[in-house]
Amino acid sequence: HEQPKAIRDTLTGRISEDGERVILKELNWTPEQAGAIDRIHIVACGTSWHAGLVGKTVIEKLTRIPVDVEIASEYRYRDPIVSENTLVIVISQSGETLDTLTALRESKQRGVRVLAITNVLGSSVNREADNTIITMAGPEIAVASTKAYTTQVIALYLFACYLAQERGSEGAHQIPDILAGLKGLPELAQKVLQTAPAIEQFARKYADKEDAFFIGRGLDYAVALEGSLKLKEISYIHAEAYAAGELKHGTLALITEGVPVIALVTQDELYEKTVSNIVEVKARDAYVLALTWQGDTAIQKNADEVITIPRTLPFLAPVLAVIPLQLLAYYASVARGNDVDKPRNLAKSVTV
Ligand code: F1P
Repeated sequence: HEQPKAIRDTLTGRISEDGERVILKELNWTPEQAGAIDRIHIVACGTSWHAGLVGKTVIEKLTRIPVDVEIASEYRYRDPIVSENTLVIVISQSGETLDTLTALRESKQRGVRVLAITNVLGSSVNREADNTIITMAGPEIAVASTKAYTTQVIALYLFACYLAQERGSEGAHQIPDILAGLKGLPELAQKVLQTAPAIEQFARKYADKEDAFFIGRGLDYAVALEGSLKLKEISYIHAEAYAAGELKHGTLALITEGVPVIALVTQDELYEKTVSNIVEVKARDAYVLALTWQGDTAIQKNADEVITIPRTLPFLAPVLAVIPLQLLAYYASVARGNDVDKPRNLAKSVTV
């Protein structure tokens, strides 16, 4: 519920008065420094890794720099191909996650520039990185990341716009529209929170299920991964996220009568494709909750239940679409009698 403010605070001061420039004072790179980057590795764990997946799409679209998103606990045990023109971006809510911190330290030893995106000023990640974008989410009271995710994603949009602007990338012409969209997000996030009662109803109905599936394409797939992690983390329901087009490669076998499938349909150019996947799971009698834009009445004939988010650019949808999924995990957890704030086997920062 603090997300509208957290998003606003993360944006504040970073978009210029005329609304057309990103001022990332914490970077203050010369255009040459921004121009020299030819490869980006985003390295993180858990929810922060999911934010990185959104970042990949966003940075590649605006700058055309190739981006790999790596799980820190894997990255630190392999020999990544890097050069002096590689930028490593580590993302960590706490700034203390050991795998992420180790990936940072090893990157520095390799002579690679490291940019941190973290919520905690003075954290190890903040102190040891070359540059830091602080997310302004404020402390996460619960263990599972929520507003940390949305503000990490906001930081990545800002960074992508900044990089495209400084490099004069072809994608830079989209920046004014994106910045206008970003400015509107706090208000829209507030509206999304009003979906809570409908989501609570759905969660209560399905809280005794042992499995759930999340499907989506493109950015919706990245958000589906985060939705399934949230559900696992705090409700302990077994949840899987699939790139919707991947269902036909075997997973469809798991879709049986009454299994809840949460289908994200916010990427307009992929709409028909995802709807065809909804039809496939419906044909196997899954119970489908569709997450789509307000005004999408067509979806009703394919889905059992519909949750809508107010219109923004599909490119910015992850910030809004994740909120109903966080609420779903919350209400499912409450319905199952769990302690939402202290999920089993999950530490605030994983330092081992
Ligand atoms: C990473 C993370 C969180 C998760 C939990 C355990 O932490 O996996 O995503 O919600 O808090 O740690 P961080 O590096 O982002 O602090």
